[in-house]
Amino acid sequence: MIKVLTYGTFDILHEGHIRLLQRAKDLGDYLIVGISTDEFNDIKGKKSFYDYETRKKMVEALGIVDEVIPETHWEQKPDDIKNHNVDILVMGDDWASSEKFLSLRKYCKVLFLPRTPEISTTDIKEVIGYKNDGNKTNCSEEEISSLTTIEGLKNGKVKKNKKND
Ligand code: C2G
Repeated sequence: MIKVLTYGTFDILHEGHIRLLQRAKDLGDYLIVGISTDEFNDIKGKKSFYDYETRKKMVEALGIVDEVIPETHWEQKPDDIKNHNVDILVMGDDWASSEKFLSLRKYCKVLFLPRTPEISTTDIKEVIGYKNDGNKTNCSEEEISSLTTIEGLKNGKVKKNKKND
């Protein structure tokens, strides 16, 4: 069994994330995803729209991810590779020059896949007026709460954005 590992925040899941995860899964038989915890995101200087548990649920719901582990610090990767008998670590190529990943080549194969152009969580947050410092602007509290729970998303309580009507 070929085990593949990747890491990310996977906030406001979009096509770029899903294409990365699909290609990672296609490289092996078992896909492990290390999702950044909210506390680790603070260290990364990222404020996610969805909390860790919601981001984990969304990634697991894709049906191509076999296991999710929390990513709590940069230095956990060698242990993750050893403890989970990982064969291939995969990341988008925006990480291709990062020593954080190049240094892992001594533990397993490390592959960088082309990033999906023109889509990012940052751009989506801009459209919905969510600032990276966690200040939500042009969405009402009710709209935010209906966006930030699986139930709210299911009930479709989110009013269409006037600009996009
Ligand atoms: N990605 C992609 N195409 C996009 C956006 C993201 O291929 N348009 C890939 C990224 O390259 C990354 C993965 O999707 O491999 C997850 O992206 P993020 O959630 O933005 O992850 P990041 O915040 O970069 O965290 O220890 C590593 C970090 O946890 C990575």
